[in-house]
Amino acid sequence: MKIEAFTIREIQMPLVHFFETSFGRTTGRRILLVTAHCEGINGWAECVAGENPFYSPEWIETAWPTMIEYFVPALVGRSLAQARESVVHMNPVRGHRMAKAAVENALWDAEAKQKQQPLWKLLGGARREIACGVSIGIQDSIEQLLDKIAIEVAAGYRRIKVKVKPGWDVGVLERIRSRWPDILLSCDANSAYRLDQVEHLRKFDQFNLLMVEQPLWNDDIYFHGRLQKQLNTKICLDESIRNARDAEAAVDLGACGIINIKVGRVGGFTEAKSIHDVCQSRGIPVWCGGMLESGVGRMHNVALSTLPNFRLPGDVSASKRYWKEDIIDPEVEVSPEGMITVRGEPGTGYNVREDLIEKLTVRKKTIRAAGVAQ
Ligand code: OSB
Ligand code: MG
Repeated sequence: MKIEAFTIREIQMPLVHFFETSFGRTTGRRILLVTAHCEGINGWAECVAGENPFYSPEWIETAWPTMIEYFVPALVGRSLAQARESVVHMNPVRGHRMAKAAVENALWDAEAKQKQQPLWKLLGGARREIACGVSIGIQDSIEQLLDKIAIEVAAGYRRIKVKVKPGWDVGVLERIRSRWPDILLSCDANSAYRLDQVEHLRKFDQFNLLMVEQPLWNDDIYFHGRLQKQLNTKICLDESIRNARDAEAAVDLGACGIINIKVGRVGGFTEAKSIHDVCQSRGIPVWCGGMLESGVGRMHNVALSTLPNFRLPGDVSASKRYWKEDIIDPEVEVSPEGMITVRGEPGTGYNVREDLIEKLTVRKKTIRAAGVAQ
């Protein structure tokens, strides 16, 4: 597979409904897409970096130059037998995992198409249906949140996750549980609490939550271990797990009982698979997180979710929850039982709508290997 060129672009898409976490509200996305041009095949991927450096230090304005100045030059013109070989060429750059992941994953997409194999199979997937949950942001009122949960429960989603922060937590969880005593429920704090709030966090134990996601600092593992000893509810780590070593350390320290894998956060499919394998060998279930992806990132999350240790419903939900019109065909759809059927065609089984993407593009740069004609 010769990498002849990469195209990096930004598209802009308004969200159907705003999404609010403890670190802020998003009303529309600015999304970077990567296309790897390999001997007549185009591999696509999405960079999940945000519009601001709030979820992680990375954001679109660090990802853009890092891809163009480092990752693309390290790879363009090379011939690789497998996408995972790209990792070693990007290794000299520290961090910038979301940018790395976008470049690596575009090559996985190309490899699957070139080998005429479904991407999920190439990744080592073992199931044809994945269980879906939803992540519901902080709303303007509790009533608005309850209305949203009612819609998602009726749609069949198998796990409801709500965002929490100080002042929007215990009272909210109480209202949800009194209306739905039995649903699979979890919450995500995106690092909104500190260790001296342990007495407050212990109140979450009364709600029979599947997990509490990332209660403490985004870069911490050790103090989550201290907190976990004082909570009955399992902690799930998101932000603080950057790689398989972090996952192993977290498990050794008893810092979590569950791990959320986001392929962008951890630097690509190769590292995501390693984390999956570490967790599987240690008896820690994982699930696939989401970053308000367009269809391109979403179709990759669907493929990743087929690996055997993705044992809990993920944040991978239907395109229509986010977009009036998604950039893939068909869109990602969820059955009334809360499942996505994984497609059997080569690649992801979803077609990228290049015409629509062109219309949504606000900037674009193609970098060709030396000697490759325009
Ligand atoms: O912490 O999981 C998170 C969205 C943006 C940044 C961080 C997170 C999220 C979500 C959304 O929870 C999940 C989704 O894509 O629906
Ligand atoms: Mg999270």
